[in-house]
Amino acid sequence: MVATDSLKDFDPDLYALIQSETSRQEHELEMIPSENFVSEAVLEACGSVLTNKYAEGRPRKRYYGGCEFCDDVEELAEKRAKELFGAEFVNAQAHSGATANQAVFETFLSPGDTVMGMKLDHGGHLTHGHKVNFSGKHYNVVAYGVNDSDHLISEDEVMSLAKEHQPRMIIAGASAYSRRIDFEMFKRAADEVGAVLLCDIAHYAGLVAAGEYPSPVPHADIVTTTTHKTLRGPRSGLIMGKAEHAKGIHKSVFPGLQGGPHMHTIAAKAVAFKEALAPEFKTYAKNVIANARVLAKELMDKGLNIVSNGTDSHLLVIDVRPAKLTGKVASACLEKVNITGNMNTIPFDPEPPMVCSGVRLGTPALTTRGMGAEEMKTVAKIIVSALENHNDDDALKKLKEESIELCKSFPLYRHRLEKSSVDKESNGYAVSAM
Ligand code: DSN
Repeated sequence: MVATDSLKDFDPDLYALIQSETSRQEHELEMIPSENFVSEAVLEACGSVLTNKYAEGRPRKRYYGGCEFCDDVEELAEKRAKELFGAEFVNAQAHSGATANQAVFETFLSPGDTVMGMKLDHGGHLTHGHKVNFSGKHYNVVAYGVNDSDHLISEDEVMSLAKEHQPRMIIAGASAYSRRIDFEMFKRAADEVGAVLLCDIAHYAGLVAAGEYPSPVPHADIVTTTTHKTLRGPRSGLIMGKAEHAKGIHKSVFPGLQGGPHMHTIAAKAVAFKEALAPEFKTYAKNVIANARVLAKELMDKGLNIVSNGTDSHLLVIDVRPAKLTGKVASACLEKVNITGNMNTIPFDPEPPMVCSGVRLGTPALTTRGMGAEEMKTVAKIIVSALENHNDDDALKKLKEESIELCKSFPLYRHRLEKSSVDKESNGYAVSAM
């Protein structure tokens, strides 16, 4: 290997794959609510020489030499995250949201302890106690859901389950719940039974940072998040909370669960936190929610159901039963017209999870591209038309072109694409062989 070789020169095959993925992101309407597009500055930090460095331990207390700049990087990330969320302590080393949650379980619980979390099929998350996950395998899980009538979390249910089962920990947070979570209510429930309160804001973190969604930080013992969803940073995790828990959490992350921190990713998180502290990020977060509301209304006006009849956040779950489709068919159909979402259960879904009746969509990525209300109306039209014409390949092809045209009006990473090598005609956006 020659240190100066570019990726293109050294590994043209891999280079071509990255070009193809860049082109895919450029030409598809990215509506998976947990995805977003990072800035060039975040990408640069992620691809920096910090990836070379081992820095096990905490800043200024490392097990390796040569960590002086890593110490500064990690402290900068922690300082910015504290300012962004108003947290008493931060651990920026967690590799992901799932690892962050695992570290919290390790800190406060012993195997067999009772934990309360939201049902996955009502909008919860695997790491909140699902039986196939560590959280459901090693702990006794009591799950709450939403009401059948309004699809909202019910204080009565949370309180009565807490009183009946006396959990050691209660988890508030979700991955497919579009409404405001009442973190104060969860704090009351936790206090009622002496439980630890973990709030997982992986989905809402960017909205929380911007003050556009309630912050759990004043109420929770611990708050975990990913950094790559609405927060628009690199793919990673973050843990924060009350100062009294700092030592235990740091120990659970390292040496409890992880080895060396990913310093390049921590640097990229620092960049993302700086971006989120800027006034423009507040406008961005406001627009994310405004766009989701326009999209939800347009879809409802056109005859589809939206779980809970709307949204207060960046995401919505469409109940596609009025279109006489399953979530599986509907999401595959949307993919054919270059709309990337994911099939999702709706509360009390009559279908099994791998078929389901919903599609989960979100607006963080499209809003990053600069799209607004008018574009959401166009997207709603494409969605409805695609579902109506799901068996008509010609109609779907035309709709796909509409999606591509819309994307072209809001360029993203176009400067990263080799214009001459993008062969859009062949099979979508594959890059020609080099
Ligand atoms: N997989 C993420 C999501 O899509 O919501 C949650 O971890």
